[in-house]
Amino acid sequence: MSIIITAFERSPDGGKGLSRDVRVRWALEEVGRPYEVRLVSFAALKEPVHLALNPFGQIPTYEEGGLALFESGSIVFHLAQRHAGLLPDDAPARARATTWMFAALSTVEPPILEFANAKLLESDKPWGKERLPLVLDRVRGRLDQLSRRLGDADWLDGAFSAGDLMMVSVLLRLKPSGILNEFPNLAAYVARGEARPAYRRAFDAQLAVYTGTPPAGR
Ligand SMILES: N[C@@H](CCC(=O)N[C@@H](CS)C(=O)NCC(=O)O)C(=O)O
Repeated sequence: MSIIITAFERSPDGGKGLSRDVRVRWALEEVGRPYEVRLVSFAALKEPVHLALNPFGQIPTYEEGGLALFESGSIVFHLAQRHAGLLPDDAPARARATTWMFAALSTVEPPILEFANAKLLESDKPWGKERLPLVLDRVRGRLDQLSRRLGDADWLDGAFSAGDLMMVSVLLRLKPSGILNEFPNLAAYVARGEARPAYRRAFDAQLAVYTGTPPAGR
């Protein structure tokens, strides 16, 4: 059954890999499933055809046969449950890896998005400058907790899992700010994720959309 995902026709980040189709591409690459990409304009996101796939008018979506999914977390979880390579077989370890996926999306990503919004959308507001340090404190608080838990381990719970894929994807948004470098073990953790061949293929494939250069080996 062929897999089709959606991605931005023109990404706001110009191919820096921050749009959420990259985590789905990464999971597909990790489990070795080929996929096709349907590129969507911002206008098309809000049209009925796309809203039928994702009621919030966002990317990424995932179609496979009669199945249509949205939410990057749900899509990665779907792939991880059905294919070897992203979740351990041992039931308790599998539950812990799943917990890290949720932690990435519901505990670590929100303050990071708040920070991104504060910088991109709110910096010109009269209260923007005053609010930014508060938002940054929340980000640092979470990073500090995560950094303590990771310690000197390579991954969050034993072998690389969908939990790490999601956590690294979420942390990558902080890379341009330099905040990650305040937590050297987290910076190294993110670099380990980025160095995975599956991540490289995913990144190159999304970049190729914006540069028009076909990724090597495809
Ligand atoms: N929680 C959703 C968020 C999806 C999301 O925010 N997608 C962005 C791109 S990364 C988008 O489509 N933005 C356009 C819009 O909201 O109009 C997920 O993880 O899939």
